[in-house]
Amino acid sequence: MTDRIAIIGAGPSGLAVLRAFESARRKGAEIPELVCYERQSDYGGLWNYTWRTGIDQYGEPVHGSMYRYLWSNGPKECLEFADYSFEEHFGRPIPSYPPRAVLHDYIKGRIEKSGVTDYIKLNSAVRWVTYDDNTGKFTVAVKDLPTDEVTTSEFDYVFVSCGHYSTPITPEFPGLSKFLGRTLHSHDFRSADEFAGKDVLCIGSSYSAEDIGIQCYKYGAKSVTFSWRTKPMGFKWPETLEEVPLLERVEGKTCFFENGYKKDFDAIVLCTGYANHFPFMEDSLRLKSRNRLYPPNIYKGMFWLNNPKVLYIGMQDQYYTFNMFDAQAWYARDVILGRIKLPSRGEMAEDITKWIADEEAVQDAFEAIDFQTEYVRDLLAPTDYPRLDVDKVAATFKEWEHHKAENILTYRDRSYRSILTGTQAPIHHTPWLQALDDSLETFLNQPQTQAAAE
Ligand code: FAD
Ligand code: NA7
Repeated sequence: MTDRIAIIGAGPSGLAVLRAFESARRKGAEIPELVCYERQSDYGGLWNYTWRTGIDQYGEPVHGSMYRYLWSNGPKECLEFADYSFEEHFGRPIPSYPPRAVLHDYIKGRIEKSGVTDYIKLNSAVRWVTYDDNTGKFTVAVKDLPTDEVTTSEFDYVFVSCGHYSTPITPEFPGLSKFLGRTLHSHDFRSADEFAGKDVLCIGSSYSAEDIGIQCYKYGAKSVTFSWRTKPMGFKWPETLEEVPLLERVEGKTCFFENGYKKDFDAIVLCTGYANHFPFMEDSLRLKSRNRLYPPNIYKGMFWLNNPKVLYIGMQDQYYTFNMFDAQAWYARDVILGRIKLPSRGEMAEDITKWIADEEAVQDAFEAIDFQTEYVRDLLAPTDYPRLDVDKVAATFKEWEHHKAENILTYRDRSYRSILTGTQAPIHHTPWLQALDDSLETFLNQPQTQAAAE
């Protein structure tokens, strides 16, 4: 009997798994039966924008954490699929920092081209996954949202590719519940226009704080204050942006900070990150981790140590994204197809310990990039994923870090060379700070200037 595989989520990670198996099938391999369950009404994961926040029309928690006007926060050259270049998709080179809709189009283009959409069951929320030691099979309960019916099926493997940036971490601060302004988490942030003319406080000092803060600046906020817990971001901010230590308490509209500073605000955005949340996995199969480069108990960052027939994809803190998910998917596929043999449990545990020790020695963003580069390199080595020069990806990430440090408001105006095609990206027709319309049409349909000579 053919093995059956359940894939939970059709975001970039789940789609990578479908693509990996389909690619083997097209080369003549016999592949297991694949069923990919996706709770949303379309595939694409977080890149599938929704205006909704809170609970959706079926009573499900809204997955989306992306906002209008979101542009890629890293160069597209670092995430390009090695089997599907941007040039192939768009028919010409495009600038290095596309808005969300453009990346969504790219993700969908590869999937439509590779013909794997038939494996996806949309509007299907996975409710509960259990494993039976006697049969060696998983039972997966799934709710068809429009018909409100739950069915169960048996599977030999389960891929958990449901993302981990959707369940907000929401710290409490004294007086916050009586704040005389709007309080929200970055998960529910949608449109920066709402904050024009306002004094905004962003709590946190990572990607969400940085990007939501400069979004608000771009769309006319009066001021943006960032409040850090461990260390400030340290960018050279324009005059109306500043960083202060952690919020201590709130009285009315006034926020008091640990260094004695105080200021009135109209809105507080908790950019305090996301919790790993896999409520549909039975306790013995559930990954528990903070957002980190090497979550515990998953061999090769994927195989659940106590039952390697459960595979987690895309659960790392992410520099690499789409092509890392591909690297994971190709490796996982080859294990399932018997092309790569997993070592003993003891050896897997030892390997995890080694990677975690290396991760804990990481001191800064540059070392974090090197760490994740080694992780991706390790996965790619034994597979037939098209050649991806990860050293060049790492060098591009480091250039990106320098460009951000030089100017956080203009780094998106830079251009990089495609690692796949060698083409230098053209400079976008409008500097990011002035590009208020982020539609795909506007981004693509105006002449680009020539690539930067650098
Ligand atoms: P997701 O994209 O989250 O997709 C998971 C899918 O699983 C979703 O479609 C969801 O509906 C589905 N799902 C969840 N639970 C269930 C269930 N129980 N049953 C069925 N389906 C389920 N990366 C970049 O490369 N560049 C960027 O600029 C960038 N910006 C980002 C901005 C924000 C605000 C956030 C939050 C992330 C950003 N990322 C960015 C990182 C992002 O995590 C990845 O690009 C990518 O979307 C991760 O893919 P994924 O498939 O692992 O998860
Ligand atoms: P991250 O990168 O996990 O960062 C979370 C931030 O929130 C980080 O600065 C934390 O500070 C801060 N944090 C967490 N808890 C608290 C409390 N209790 N008080 C103050 N500050 C806190 O999440 P992001 O949302 O920024 O990024 C996740 C993804 O979304 C990423 O891939 C982006 O591309 C978009 P710490 O440094 O731990 O002190």
